[in-house]
Amino acid sequence: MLSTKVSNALNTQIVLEASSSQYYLAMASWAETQGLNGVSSFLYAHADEERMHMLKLIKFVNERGGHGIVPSLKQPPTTFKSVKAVFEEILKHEMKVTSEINNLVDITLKEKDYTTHNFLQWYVSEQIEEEALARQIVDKLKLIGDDKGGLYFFDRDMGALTTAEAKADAGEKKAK
Ligand code: OFO
Repeated sequence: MLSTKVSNALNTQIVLEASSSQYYLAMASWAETQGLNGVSSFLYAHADEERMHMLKLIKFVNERGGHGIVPSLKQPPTTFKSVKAVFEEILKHEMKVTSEINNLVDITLKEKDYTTHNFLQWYVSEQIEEEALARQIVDKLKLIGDDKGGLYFFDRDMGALTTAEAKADAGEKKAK
């Protein structure tokens, strides 16, 4: 059974994961309107992943006798300055998520809730990967600068990366 403190903290994390999903979805839609199909498919997939992070939390809270609350969300921005600005925002956002996950881990230790502590380790590793990927992408975009041809190839690579990840995920699911 979850303590009220842990249950509230997990519900706060549910809000953050849901708003991340919504935020990345807004970025995906904007990128699609800019003709950046590779970037937008990457962002659509990223939005889905965040929704999965939210669902995982809701189910965990419910399994442990709490109630996972589906939150209402603020309207995310509709336009973005550039692709680089989008990925810089993602990196900043993911760093915030990491620090919130770390706070959550801290709460579970203080509450001696080792089951939730164990459950959260998946999020700890996921954040390492997500931050590293966002940082790599921002670095690439810095190299590209204002070069339109560079952006074209970047978009193509992002599309290829998304397809490769989707195939790997499908393979993993089949193997289970
Ligand atoms: Fe990218 O954040 Fe979820 O956990």
